Amino acid sequence: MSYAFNTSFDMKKNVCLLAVCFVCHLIVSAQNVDDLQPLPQEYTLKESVLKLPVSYRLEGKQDANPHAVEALVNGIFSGKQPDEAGMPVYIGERNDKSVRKYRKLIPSHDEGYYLSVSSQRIVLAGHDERGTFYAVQTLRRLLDSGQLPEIEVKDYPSVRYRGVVEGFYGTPWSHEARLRQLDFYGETKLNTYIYGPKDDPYHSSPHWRLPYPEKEAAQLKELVAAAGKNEVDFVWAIHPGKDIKWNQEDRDLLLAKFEDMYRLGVRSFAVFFDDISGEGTNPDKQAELLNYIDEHFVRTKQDVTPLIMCPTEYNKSWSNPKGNYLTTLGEKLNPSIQIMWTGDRVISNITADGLAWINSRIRRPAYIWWNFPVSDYVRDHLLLGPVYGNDTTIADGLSGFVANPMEHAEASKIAIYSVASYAWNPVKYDAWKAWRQAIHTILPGASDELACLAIHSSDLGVNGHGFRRDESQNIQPVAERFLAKYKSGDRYDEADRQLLLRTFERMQESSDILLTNKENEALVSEIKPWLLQFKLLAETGEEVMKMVEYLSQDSLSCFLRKYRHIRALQQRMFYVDQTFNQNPYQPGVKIGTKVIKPLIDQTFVEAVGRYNKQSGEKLEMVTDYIPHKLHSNVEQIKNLPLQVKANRVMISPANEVIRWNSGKYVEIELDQSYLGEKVQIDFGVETKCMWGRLEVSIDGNEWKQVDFVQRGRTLTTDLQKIPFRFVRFTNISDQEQQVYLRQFIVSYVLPKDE
Ligand code: LOG
Repeated sequence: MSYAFNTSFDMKKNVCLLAVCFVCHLIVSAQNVDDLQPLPQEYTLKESVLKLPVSYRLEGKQDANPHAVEALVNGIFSGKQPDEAGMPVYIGERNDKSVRKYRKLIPSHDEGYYLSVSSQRIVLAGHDERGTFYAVQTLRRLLDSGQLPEIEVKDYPSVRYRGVVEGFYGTPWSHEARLRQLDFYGETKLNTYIYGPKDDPYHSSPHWRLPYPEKEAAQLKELVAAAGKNEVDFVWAIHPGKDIKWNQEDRDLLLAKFEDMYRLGVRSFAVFFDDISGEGTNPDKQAELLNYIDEHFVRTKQDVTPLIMCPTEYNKSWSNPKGNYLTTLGEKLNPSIQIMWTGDRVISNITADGLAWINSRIRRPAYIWWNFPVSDYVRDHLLLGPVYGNDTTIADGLSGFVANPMEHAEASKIAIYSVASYAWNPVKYDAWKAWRQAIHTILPGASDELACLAIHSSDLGVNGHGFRRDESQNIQPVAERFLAKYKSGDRYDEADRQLLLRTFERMQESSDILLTNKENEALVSEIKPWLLQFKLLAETGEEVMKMVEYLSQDSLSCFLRKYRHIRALQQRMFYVDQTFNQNPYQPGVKIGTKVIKPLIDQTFVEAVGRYNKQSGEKLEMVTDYIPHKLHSNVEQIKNLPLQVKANRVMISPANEVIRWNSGKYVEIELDQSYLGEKVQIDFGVETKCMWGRLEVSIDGNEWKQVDFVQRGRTLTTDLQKIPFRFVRFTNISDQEQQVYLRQFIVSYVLPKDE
């Protein structure tokens, strides 16, 4: 498998660094100014270290940004009394009397600030109100270590809009989770939160035209206020394209909804046209509507920020080379309207070339919607690894950078923290440093343990988008070497085996420590299924390593004892996988799938194989490999993984619109023939499916057409116990079909049930 690295992410160096970090249990700490995240653009550190003054005198309190004053007085100085004779602290924006003297030192950038700490005074001077707030945030971070360095900081963000788009499919974040997020954004200098959870019916169809019910409205109002306190723009997004009519009525309804949201305090708005088909995708109509909103709503209010839109062709791989969708938007949309973009693919890192490509078409710098760490297409995985791969020299070519997170809000903070660091100062961004600091910030009392979980829970596994991440970098070379030697019939290096044993031991400790952690209970509850699985996986790993050693010593009774224990552990892992996180899309709990699990499985198979050969016995050596295959010439389907649950095999559903050309097919090949039970397909639409043919076959050569009945969106075929091994669905119309693939399940009678 090959995947590209950005050169800024120096793998070899970092593997060493990590190895050191993990072996020595180095405690992650924020004591170095160099560790400040986001790293300031410019700072000068003096030799001396100061104590936080016992009392202080605040100058400029009346004029300065009240949120900055609040964060200073009730955050940093909480418990300390203002006192005329105390240390002078000057706070304010560049024209305020309190900081006018320092005006020339303040960078003239939006949200820039000047911060100076000396034994005589502290100066917190913003270019604007947000700048002052960020000066306070930097001071707070400096104080994390309990000491105060004498320092001068001149700082500003490289990217204008930085933050999060809650834009995933799946359970939207809870109100409490969102409140915690907004505080976190304030602390990490993110200024944007775009509200657009696909499964909020009042954001998208069916209810985008209706006002929120009272309870939800009250909560949104509270969120807007919390965002304000944290200097975050709360952007409310609407997703009307699934059923919008391009008429005055729908236009009025949309504006009425925006007015409702305005009354709740919202001052920033977005319109999303992603993942739709049909009428709603027309670029001329979209541009017309957006310009109308811009002219009749955004500009008539004095306090609404520029409109943001997400196009239907939101990534290069989907843009029709013969069409003019993007250039139409580029020409027609008012220049102040921001256009979102996910990169060369739905899930991809942002490159300079890719950015130049889109910017020339939309005639403005793209507003990046980065689809990481979103996991709505790999819901059985947690994505806790470092943020890497985005070009670090492109800040001038983009207007915004927002990350789409997982439905697990707390766990997403690892990546969000890193994105905050990247977008503030991309040139100095250090992926591992940000990752380590993120983990330390989220769980200071168990950061080593969380790091241990996170490094083995980074990759996505095989997925339809083909996006992969590195995983288990701290042990990957050892695992590879061990396995290569063992498989080639050699003994293996005992030192490698010991290292692996220690890794498995640490994984088990980490799992227990995290499971009982009380510091961030919301986090622990989100990741609990994966912690349980992590522990079992690590126990299995330890036992496999011991089993291998017993076999090499010919201690066969010990070998067999370990074998039985491993089979039991495998069953328990299967149970966790079949019991927790049972969403209908990618149910289950997967962890360590890139390095650790293959290492354990392959070592197990090799050892048992050797034993069977020696003894003539036939011990089972099944791991959880999926024996069935998917064949398709539909581009967006052919790489989707299969899932097996009991007597069913299903194609992992896709979120986006699938373009299914005439004559193209999807086929499932089972590992052997079975007696058929049912085929169930959901293309996400209720209109009668007249374009497809369903067939079954025993040998893949001779096919038999079977009928299906449609109820609502679901097509069902009763296979009536006919023997079959292959199922195929073909577009027999002469046109491309645009459909969703919500469900494709084939069920059969398991032999033991016959
Ligand atoms: C959706 C988004 C989803 C993401 C990842 C955009 C613009 N839209 O394929 O809601 O979370 O991809 O599955 C998308 O990315 N569709």
